[in-house]
Amino acid sequence: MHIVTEVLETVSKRNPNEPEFLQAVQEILNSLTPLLEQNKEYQDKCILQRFVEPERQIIFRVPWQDDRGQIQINRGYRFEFNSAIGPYKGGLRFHPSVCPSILKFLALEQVLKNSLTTLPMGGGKGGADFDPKGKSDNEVMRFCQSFMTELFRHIGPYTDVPAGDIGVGTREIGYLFGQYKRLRNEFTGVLTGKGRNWGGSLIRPEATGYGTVYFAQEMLKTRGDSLAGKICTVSGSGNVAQYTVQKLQQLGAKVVTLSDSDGTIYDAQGINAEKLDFVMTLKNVRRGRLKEYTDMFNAEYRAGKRPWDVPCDCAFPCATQNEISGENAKQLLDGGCKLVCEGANMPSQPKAVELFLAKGILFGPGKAANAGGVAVSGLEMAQNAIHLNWTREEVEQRLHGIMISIHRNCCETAERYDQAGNLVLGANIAGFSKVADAMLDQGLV
Ligand code: NDP
Ligand code: 2IT
Repeated sequence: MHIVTEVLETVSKRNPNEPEFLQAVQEILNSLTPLLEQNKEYQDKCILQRFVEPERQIIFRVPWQDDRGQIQINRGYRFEFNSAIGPYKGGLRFHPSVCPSILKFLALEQVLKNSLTTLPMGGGKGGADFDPKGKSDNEVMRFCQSFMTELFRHIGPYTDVPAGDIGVGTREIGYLFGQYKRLRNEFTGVLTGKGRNWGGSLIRPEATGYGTVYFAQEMLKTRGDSLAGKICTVSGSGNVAQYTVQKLQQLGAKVVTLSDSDGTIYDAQGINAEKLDFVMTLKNVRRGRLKEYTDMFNAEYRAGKRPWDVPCDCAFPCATQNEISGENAKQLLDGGCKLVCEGANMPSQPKAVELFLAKGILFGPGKAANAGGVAVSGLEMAQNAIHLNWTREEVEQRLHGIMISIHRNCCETAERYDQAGNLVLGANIAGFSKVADAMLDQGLV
């Protein structure tokens, strides 16, 4: 039996009822086939079999009291997936849908993404099935403190360095950091995405969105094109979506949609800087729903809908996994879309990816396109380690350089395997080779 088929079978037997994890494993392994055929040592040393099994899985109870004094119980997780090239690194997600399948797919993607950044970071992911929506600041603080009271014994600046993801932003990182510091009596760079007055890096909040747009810019350059004047659809309205919109504005594109889990706003006039300011206050300070946008500005509200039937030149999915179905991909192509650049992790379903590649449009897979966030997290770790802060300009310049080099690496790798333009294959092979070679060097661990 072919090694890829064999490993896929073992993974599905060993991880039943984990559709998202299997989806990610399948996509990655399919890309790796040509590499594995050439490299006998990976097979002899069972690199692939080891690669798909997390190094450590931590699951714990998170008890806390809500504002009415009621006791609540959530489940907390940290999947420490691979530490071949650096300490485990990756975000924490707080969302009711959080479960092992979702965190394991995210952690596995993170391993390859972190490898692509050029910085020394392994991969991990964690979080809880806690829903921050509708909770008071005090409830979120008590939850974060309880969560860290268990997590602190598993992490450290040279062991595992968590950060934000869906439902975890500067507020949550603050509460988590405060509790870690209290328990350890140590001020270290154990988390990234910290506030700028207490060890955070400038540009970290912007990094994922800005990086995604820089990646799109590089893809367009290969066709002699640019973002100026392009009609863009963006999904989500959280951290990644907001700074994707901001950078697109700066580069002269016109963004016409945003969304949240209730629906989509379509603003044919374009979301300008003033309108984005409103969205940022609405989502980050008042923590309201996007529908309010239509009370302030002239825009259409599409309840329960995603943005993909809106005609566009470029699409930026920045909300969550599997938000573009095969059907949505057809709608995008019919509407004239020529570029899809993933700010979110695995937002395109396999059928959608297949269609984008078959039609030859520019497609930037999340593990490459959204790597700017974790890249600047890596820069935050570097600044913490030397006890210095770099300027905005310096960090943004490094981020831009990293995104250019990730794009180049993915393109060159795809060409080397006779798949020019297939950045899915390029990202998977380039990300994997570095981790696999490090695993070979370090022996059977
Ligand atoms: P936020 O929590 O800031 O925002 C998430 C946004 O997506 C919200 O608008 C939310 O709407 C929407 N959303 C979340 N879940 C769903 C769902 N099931 N269906 C529809 N909409 C949903 O998260 P981020 O912006 O940080 O993360 C967005 C994506 O980017 C995720 O895939 C994340 O893994 C990825 N990412 C994040 C990075 C980072 O640095 N933060 C780095 C790289 C990737 P609502 O408010 O209604 O829940
Ligand atoms: O998916 C991701 O890359 C993140 N959520 C950011 C991880 C990080 O450690 O900054």
